[in-house]
Amino acid sequence: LYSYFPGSPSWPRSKKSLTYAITDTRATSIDRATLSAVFARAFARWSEATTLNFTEVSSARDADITIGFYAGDHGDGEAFDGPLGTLAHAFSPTDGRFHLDAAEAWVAGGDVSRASSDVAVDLESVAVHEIGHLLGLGHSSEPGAIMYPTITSRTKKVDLASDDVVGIQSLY
Ligand code: TQI
Ligand code: CA
Ligand code: ZN
Ligand code: ZN
Repeated sequence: LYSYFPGSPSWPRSKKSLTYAITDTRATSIDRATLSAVFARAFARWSEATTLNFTEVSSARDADITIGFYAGDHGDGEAFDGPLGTLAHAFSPTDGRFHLDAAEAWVAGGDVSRASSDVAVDLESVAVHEIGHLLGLGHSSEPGAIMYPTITSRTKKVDLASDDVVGIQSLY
């Protein structure tokens, strides 16, 4: 079963178009075009299940959601911890911040099951999960759900389960 954050915060129901910006990539070696493509695919999973739509914008000032890569302590009290452990975090609506640990062996677009690193993590899978948080979903008790709080390294999991769909559709 899906869950929401305490008080069930959401983006305003009247606001169907949300914008996002990939603002801070200094700490990662993944190129911008690859990042744009991966995040666009991750947002599309949620727009396909709802009446929401998502557009990438270039300026953080115009963005509802900001995405950045950071190493270690990056000023929000939730320091990253090197490979594995915490991979990323996102805040509940309508904060919009989505941070990724720059120290992960991110696989962006390739086949994570064939990655040479045994700590490789699929970026798109983590992005789909974190976007669920950005939109207001908490964790699910359903092992097949995107919002289930476990991910296996070197595994791709990007398809929303019916539990994720019912959860997001009841919020928007
Ligand atoms: N990051 C945690 C997560 O996104 C951070 C977190 C813990 C959190 N509790 C939360 C965020 C409650 C919002 C609300 O769950 S993580 C997974 C999963 C992480 C974990 O780096 O541990 C994924 C990131 F689900 F597999 F455990 C992505 Cl997919
Ligand atoms: Ca980490
Ligand atoms: Zn952070
Ligand atoms: Zn989570």
